[in-house]
Amino acid sequence: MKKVIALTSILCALGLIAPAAHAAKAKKNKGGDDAFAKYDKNSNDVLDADEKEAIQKDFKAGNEGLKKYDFNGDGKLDDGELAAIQPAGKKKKKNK
Ligand SMILES: [Ca+2]
Ligand SMILES: [Ca+2]
Repeated sequence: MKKVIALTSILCALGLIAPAAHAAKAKKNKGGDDAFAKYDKNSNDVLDADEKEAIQKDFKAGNEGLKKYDFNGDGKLDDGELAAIQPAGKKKKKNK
């Protein structure tokens, strides 16, 4: 019976950890949405060239909200990093 108790404990622990991890991820996505909504000026759910330029401009000006997207820390936002600002769910729309 000890095995059953141990298994139950593990399941309980996973149950506690999983929602926390999910919440952290959701929080990160929310930040992306905020930045995306701000820069998607024409609201077509895609970052257009001029909108990316606006992001680059604000990034260079020291926008705190954009610094977190410079994942490799080279002081620039490349296409992959810009793509991270665009919500994953909305990217699919572009491929339609
Ligand atoms: Ca747009
Ligand atoms: Ca970078």
